[in-house]
Amino acid sequence: MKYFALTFVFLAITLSGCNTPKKNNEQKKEEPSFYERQAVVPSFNADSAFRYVKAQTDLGPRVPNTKAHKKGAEYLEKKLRQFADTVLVQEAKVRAYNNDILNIYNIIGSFHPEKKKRVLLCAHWDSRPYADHDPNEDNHWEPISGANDGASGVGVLLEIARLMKDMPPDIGIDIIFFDAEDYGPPQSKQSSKQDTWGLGSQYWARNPHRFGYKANYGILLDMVGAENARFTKERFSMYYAEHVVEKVWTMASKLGYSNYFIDEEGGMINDDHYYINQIIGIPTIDIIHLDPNSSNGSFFEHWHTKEDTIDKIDPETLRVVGDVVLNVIYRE
Ligand code: AHN
Ligand code: ZN
Repeated sequence: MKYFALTFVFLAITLSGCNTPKKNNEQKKEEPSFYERQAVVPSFNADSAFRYVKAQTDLGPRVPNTKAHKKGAEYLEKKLRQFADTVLVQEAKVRAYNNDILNIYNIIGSFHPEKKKRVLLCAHWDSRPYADHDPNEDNHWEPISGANDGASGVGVLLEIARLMKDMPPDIGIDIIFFDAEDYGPPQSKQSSKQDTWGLGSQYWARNPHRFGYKANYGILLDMVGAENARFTKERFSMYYAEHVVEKVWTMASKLGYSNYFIDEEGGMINDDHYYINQIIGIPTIDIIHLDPNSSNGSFFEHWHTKEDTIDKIDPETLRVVGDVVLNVIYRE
């Protein structure tokens, strides 16, 4: 009798021990086959990506309601029409922190739009109207070129789009270039308004391009072109989509890029992925260059200055990020 009771207690402990904590762990970790899976992955052409970045900066700052912005939208639509199966330009008017009405364009290219299993890849394409972190105060109301802050992520995704046209992955992919990410209030104007950044992604998350749109997960690229960039694990990404962070950082480590994709937690950034997670509920991470030791205390050295220009873009960084994203999506 005693023996019986003991066995029961033992069983109960083993079962409870097995169940709760372990299951969570298993959900987070990819099965080993994900990384070892034989997959033909196209090889990312860094020079091509660099040209896509330069084509954007050559237009001038792509600040909403300017001519260069309109030209930027036309350029991105034209490129996606070359590569994607379907393209949609979502036009809207949104209200900025200063009550300006911005004419925005979210530009969306889909590959295999009929497939249920999908990954969302995104970046913002607009440029900030204010170089409000420039060391020279005279520049604080000048727009930035946004080579890294904006154009770099778009350049990487255009190159991925080009490769996917020739050799589509097994899953569906949506590429979204969000507008008006960077129209938040300048440093000198402390605004009490909430949610003044990421206006394009907020609009899309409330009005997705297809009714009931879902994706398994999302990856946002922001400032992915500086030399020796450091991508630490951004905290909203960890909160909403830890399994995606682990998948991407493990993939990067297997590819030998642990010097770029650093196994450390970084800051918490209110970027487009925040609204995708919060409003439409797609677990989305932000691959973003975080650097607490830079002069701005958060991001890459030339963030929101007149120095965020094409000469600071290192094709090798674009290649590392592109290679990681390609290896993830071609293994799904
Ligand atoms: C804020 O600092 C509120 N947002 C940063 C997100 C950002 C700005 N990404 C690029 N530029
Ligand atoms: Zn910015």
